Amino acid sequence: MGRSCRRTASSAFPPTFARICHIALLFVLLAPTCVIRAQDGHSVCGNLSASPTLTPFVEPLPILPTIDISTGVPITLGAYKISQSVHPDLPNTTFYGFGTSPETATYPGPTLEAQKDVRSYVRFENHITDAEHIFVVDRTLHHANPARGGVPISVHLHGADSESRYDGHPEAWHTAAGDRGKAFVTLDNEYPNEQPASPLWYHDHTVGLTRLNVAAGLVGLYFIRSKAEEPPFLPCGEYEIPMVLQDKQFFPNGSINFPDVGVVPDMYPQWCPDYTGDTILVNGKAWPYLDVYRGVYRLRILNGANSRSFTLAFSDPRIKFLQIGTDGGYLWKPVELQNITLAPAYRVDVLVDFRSVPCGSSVFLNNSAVDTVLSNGTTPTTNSVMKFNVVERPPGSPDQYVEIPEFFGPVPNVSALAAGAAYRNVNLTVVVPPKGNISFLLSDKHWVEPATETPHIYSTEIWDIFHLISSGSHPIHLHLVNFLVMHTQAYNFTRFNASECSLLLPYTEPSSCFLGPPRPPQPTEIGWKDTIIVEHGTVMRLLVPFTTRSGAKYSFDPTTFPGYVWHCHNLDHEDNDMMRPLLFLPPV
Ligand SMILES: *[C@@H]1O[C@H](CO)[C@@H](O)[C@H](O)[C@H]1NC(C)=O
Ligand SMILES: *[C@@H]1O[C@H](CO)[C@@H](O)[C@H](O)[C@H]1NC(C)=O
Ligand SMILES: *[C@@H]1O[C@H](CO)[C@@H](O)[C@H](O)[C@H]1NC(C)=O
Ligand SMILES: *[C@@H]1O[C@H](CO)[C@@H](O)[C@H](O)[C@H]1NC(C)=O
Ligand SMILES: *[C@@H]1O[C@H](CO)[C@@H](O)[C@H](O)[C@H]1NC(C)=O
Ligand SMILES: *[C@@H]1O[C@H](CO)[C@@H](O)[C@H](O)[C@H]1NC(C)=O
Ligand SMILES: *[C@@H]1O[C@H](CO)[C@@H](O)[C@H](O)[C@H]1NC(C)=O
Ligand SMILES: *[C@@H]1O[C@H](CO)[C@@H](O)[C@H](O)[C@H]1NC(C)=O
Ligand SMILES: *[C@@H]1O[C@H](CO)[C@@H](O)[C@H](O)[C@H]1NC(C)=O
Ligand SMILES: *[C@@H]1O[C@H](CO)[C@@H](O)[C@H](O)[C@H]1NC(C)=O
Ligand SMILES: *[C@@H]1O[C@H](CO)[C@@H](O)[C@H](O)[C@H]1NC(C)=O
Ligand SMILES: [Cu+2]
Repeated sequence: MGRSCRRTASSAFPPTFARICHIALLFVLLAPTCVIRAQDGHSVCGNLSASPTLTPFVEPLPILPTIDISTGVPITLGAYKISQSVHPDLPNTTFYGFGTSPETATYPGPTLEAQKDVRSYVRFENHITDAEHIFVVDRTLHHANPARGGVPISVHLHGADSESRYDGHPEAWHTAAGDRGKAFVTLDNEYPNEQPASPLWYHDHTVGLTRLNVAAGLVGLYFIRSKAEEPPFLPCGEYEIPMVLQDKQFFPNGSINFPDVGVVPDMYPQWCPDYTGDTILVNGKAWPYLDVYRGVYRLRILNGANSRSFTLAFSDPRIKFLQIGTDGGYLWKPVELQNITLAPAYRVDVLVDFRSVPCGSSVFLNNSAVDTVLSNGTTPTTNSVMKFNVVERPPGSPDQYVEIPEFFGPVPNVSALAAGAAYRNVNLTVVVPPKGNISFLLSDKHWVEPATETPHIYSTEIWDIFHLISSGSHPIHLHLVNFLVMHTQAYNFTRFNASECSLLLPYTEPSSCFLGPPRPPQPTEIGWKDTIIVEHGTVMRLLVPFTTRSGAKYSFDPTTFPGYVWHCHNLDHEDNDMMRPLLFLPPV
């Protein structure tokens, strides 16, 4: 219960001075400025200043506002600068949030409720009139740089099958003053919702600024629902709880303490790879609690963090997750899990049965994933996420009736879908001096280079994603389409790095780098996905049909301007420079 989240800089951040140099050496083999000191409590990348101590579980989980966008009536959502409380012990925080007016704008933004096969029309306006971003923009990255300054935004509906002019292309940014990026087409977006019932989310995607705008709050959920697809007696109404997870660092005055001194400041003054915060927010509150009845709940969880993965488990082992859905909609059958890992941008749809414990129980939702490389281990405060108090149902209130189907739909036939597919090898790489300043790249190419991933629309490809970096993992996201994991295969990085073996030979060959046969998808890799974590020392094989999931053609032309992208969804990587165009050629 009232566990203190107190943590001091010295205990939680051991020898960071050494670490900055260590990381820099790891990456660049040169010693950068190791004398950077936090000024005025400002966070230095790799030595973040601890947030004020906040007593966890003191405020209820906010239930996010919803907007029905299935009426055919266009809606307008503005991005605004807002003030919101994350915890009663902290002064209000300045966020950028979405809403239909400045008064109603929130972080996270309202949950948009769409119906399958019913078009929705959402206009995203930019009403952020700040001359400068609330965080410091790193001007050495390739970034949106409006002539009149301001805070550019470009809103992507993540997971949507939509025309690329409505896809929130990174160069389609626009400012409150009216400056526009070169890929800008329109503020008025049309989403056909012709895809399975699924949990999407909208978030900023501006080139070189995505990590800042998302950390500042420009995120919201978007559900496509379908009466035909949805089993009739799943938990609903107050038993369905959307949860947006993020992590942040705060100053004592409540402002977000986003690092503004980079890990290699002589190269990038501000850029900080693998940012993780010490304070976990769910729906905008630090470590909230939720009173639940002894019943079955449907939690619809989004990892909206910049870099942090979560491995969630309940403190009481009697309470498990029954996963029924993933990024792309329902699984074909539910999977029972004791823990569930969400990389950035992952969504899971899980049922949780609180009937397994007596009334009066308190159950914690905890996180055991280690922080990213730069954070060096786990920050103790981030082991907790929130608390559920199991309470009596009020007398006279109706009982819950729940039926959990054993099958949700047919299993995709991978071998049938893969028949005739073309193979494509792509690499996760890093560039270091003397070849260039540090950047995470895809197949050694920068964002601005001409497109190399240009499949024919309605073709199917098998992508082998070779993780060729010595450490870390990368959540890889493709726009427009969903894919299926075929397998992953571990290889020996040391031998590969020393050019002692080949990744193009099967593991049975002595000069193959592979350590064994491919491993079939793990429980959390099953299902249609749009984002998949690729671990270091592995090759991930995906089946990628460039078509709708029913196999039908899109109702729009996916080959038009400005096209799509694929990228790492670690937003710090995406901004420098782990993103590439995904352009479609006409069908063969
Ligand atoms: C980390 O930051 C703290 C205060 O913000 C500072 O006192 C300390 O010297 C820094 N450590 C290193 C190794 O730079
Ligand atoms: C990482 O943390 C461990 C344990 O806290 C410490 O021993 C180690 O020196 C740290 N590594 C770096 C590079 O700071
Ligand atoms: C602080 O935020 C809350 C919403 O969380 C809002 O109702 C209140 O008006 C804000 N206070 C100030 C001083 O802005
Ligand atoms: C909050 O505190 C930080 C650190 O002292 C300071 O840089 C920032 O300007 C303050 N923010 C506000 C809104 O006062
Ligand atoms: C590397 O960074 C420095 C400092 O930001 C910059 O002047 C230089 O142009 C960069 N080099 C490349 C190849 O981007
Ligand atoms: C998660 O659950 C799996 C399977 O039950 C188990 O093997 C694994 O150790 C668990 N991981 C964590 C971090 O609890
Ligand atoms: C889960 O978090 C709670 C609250 O922070 C803590 O008391 C408990 O020890 C944690 N349980 C596990 C298994 O880590
Ligand atoms: C999957 O497709 C293959 C090839 O088209 C076919 O031979 C096989 O019977 C199918 N499997 C199932 C379970 O339908
Ligand atoms: C990816 O890396 C492999 C192994 O080094 C190499 O053979 C291949 O050419 C690379 N592919 C691309 C697209 O860069
Ligand atoms: C990888 O190769 C290195 C160098 O040959 C060897 O020392 C190491 O044991 C290998 N690792 C595994 C997991 O086989
Ligand atoms: C990879 O090889 C280079 C030399 O080619 C070496 O400097 C570097 O330390 C190696 N990296 C790892 C992680 O083994
Ligand atoms: Cu990455």
